[in-house]
Amino acid sequence: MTTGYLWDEIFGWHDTGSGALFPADPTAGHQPLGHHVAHPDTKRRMHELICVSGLIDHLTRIQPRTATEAELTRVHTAEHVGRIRRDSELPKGGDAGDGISPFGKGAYRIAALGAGSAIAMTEAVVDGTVDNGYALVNPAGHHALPETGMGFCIFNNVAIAARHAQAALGIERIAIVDWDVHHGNGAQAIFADDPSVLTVSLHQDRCFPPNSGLVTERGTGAGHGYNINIPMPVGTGDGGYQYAAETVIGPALEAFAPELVLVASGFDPNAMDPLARQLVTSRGFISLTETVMAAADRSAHGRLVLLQEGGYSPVYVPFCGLATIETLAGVHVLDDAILPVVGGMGGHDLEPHQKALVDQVAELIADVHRP
Ligand code: 3YP
Ligand code: ZN
Repeated sequence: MTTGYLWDEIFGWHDTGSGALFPADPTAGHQPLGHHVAHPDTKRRMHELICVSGLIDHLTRIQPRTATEAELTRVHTAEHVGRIRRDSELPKGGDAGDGISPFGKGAYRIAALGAGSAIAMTEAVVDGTVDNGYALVNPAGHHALPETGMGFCIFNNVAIAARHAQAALGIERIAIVDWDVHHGNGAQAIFADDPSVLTVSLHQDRCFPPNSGLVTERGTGAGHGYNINIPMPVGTGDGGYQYAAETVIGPALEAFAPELVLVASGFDPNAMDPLARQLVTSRGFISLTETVMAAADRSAHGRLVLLQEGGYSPVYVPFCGLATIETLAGVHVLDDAILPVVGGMGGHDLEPHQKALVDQVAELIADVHRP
């Protein structure tokens, strides 16, 4: 198995500002903090663990590239792309669109490199340079909508990669699986009426965006049935995640038979994350990865691309990422050193209310067909 890997040092220079979660504002009581919750050091630490552990020696480096405006505007409006480009030339940068997603000077170049890197990894997997791949891009993308960024996201990397695969790589049916703990509202909206892209989001029930990602959001028009939300109850651990993977993600992809599987891979369901309340360990991310690998093997010649989204524990995200990429590559180089702390916590077994939610969602798979 050859696994592609992509990181660029400039992703670690994405400036999320001096606020802690919201931009610093003494009037409102928002104190500045050394590290914004989405400071890129968490992802830089994941990259460094991949290097120091020796996993990097089992991976094939794929070169990043900058997405063109034409590639960005397959998903985004020219107005959004132009505004980000102009505001990122301002001395203090700007905001992706919702007022809580600040970016520093030069962010356009970084975000366009992230979107282009999602394309580059997708090309490498589709043309057979590698069997599967992980692009550790920053900033994240899965909340971004055609006309605006939001939730720390500027451009919707996974949607841009999907549109590129369809427009330029001869791929028709694509499954996008989003296991970031927050709802993948961007891809849901962008592909809502498109039955050629199955979107499946596994997230914490009504975490972010507010009241988004309900079971009843199923796509529109010709795309009805081709969006599946799995809003897991707060407190779900490895057992609940594994059950959701086996009961919904695997069977939904089997019914759809995608030619390419893209994953919006957030590590914020992890048990130590400050922005959610789930209990997932490296074991849960391994079972998610195994599920999408098996699905890609069944219908897509194994073609599987994982793109980094959120994940905010500088302590634990590196180990979750390491285990995920080890699984992609079929090697094991280093044990999860935090598993003795988080693996034995109560709550990892599948709970009845978690099973009930997953079983309810599983009924929706009956409406998924190979279009
Ligand atoms: C944005 C503001 C509060 C929650 C936060 C979510 C960012 C994220 O990781 N999205 O996937
Ligand atoms: Zn997230």
